[in-house]
Amino acid sequence: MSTTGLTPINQYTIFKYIVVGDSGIGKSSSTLRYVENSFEDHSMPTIGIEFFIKHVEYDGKKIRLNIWDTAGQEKYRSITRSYYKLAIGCVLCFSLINRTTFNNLKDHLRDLRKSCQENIQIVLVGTFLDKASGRLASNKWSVGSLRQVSRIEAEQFASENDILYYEEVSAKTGENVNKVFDVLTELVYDNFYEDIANSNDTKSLIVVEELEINDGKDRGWCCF
Ligand SMILES: Nc1nc2c(ncn2[C@@H]2O[C@H](COP(=O)(O)OP(=O)(O)OP(=O)(O)O)[C@@H](O)[C@H]2O)c(=O)[nH]1
Ligand SMILES: [Mg+2]
Repeated sequence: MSTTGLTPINQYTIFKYIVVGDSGIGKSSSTLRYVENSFEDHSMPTIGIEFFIKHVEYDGKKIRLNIWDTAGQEKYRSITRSYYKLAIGCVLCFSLINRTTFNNLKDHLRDLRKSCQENIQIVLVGTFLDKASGRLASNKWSVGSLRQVSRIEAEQFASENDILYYEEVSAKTGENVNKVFDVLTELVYDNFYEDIANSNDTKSLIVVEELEINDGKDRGWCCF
């Protein structure tokens, strides 16, 4: 029983994630698949930024993921960049069936390195796996495949840019979507372990928040 007379309190560690990449490559669809396990065949482009919450558990700790899904359209770039601050995890996306979106990764990465804190954890994700048939671990793929970027090229880009993890996903089928976010949470947790242990430090990027649970809804949430 709480001495304050309030209902029992639950403690959450909060990680702020951002989802970044060109427009129309399935950022919102992948996020929605992860958070709600749903998919829409004809979704609208994101205007500015959208916010999602997902509760997970790792190493016996309750973690709330505040996921900011950014618009890929150039005209929103200055708005979306302003949300990069305080993010500790990033899902950096390109489309396996659109080479331009792969070529543009370096620009997104430059923005991330400029606006984010130094040790943000980044995972690289190739989307539209269901349409990129002929998943070959080589620079060649089967005739008729829509794939324009090979796994090897993407892995090479990741390693050249100090990105520890690469995976290919389909928001449509759900393949590998949970895996990507789970790995990001592991990377963030392991990298920020000290911060989590000392989260009373107000400068910490990890927020530990106490939420009253009395009607099944989260209270007192903060958007950072
Ligand atoms: N077949 C297939 N279609 C997908 C997949 N992911 C997204 N789509 C479709 O691609 C279109 C664009 O997806 P969005 O998730 O809105 O793309 P976005 O990256 O969020 O785009 P912006 O919000 O403009 O940055 C939608 O019509 C989706 O239904 C996928 O994995 N497979
Ligand atoms: Mg979107």
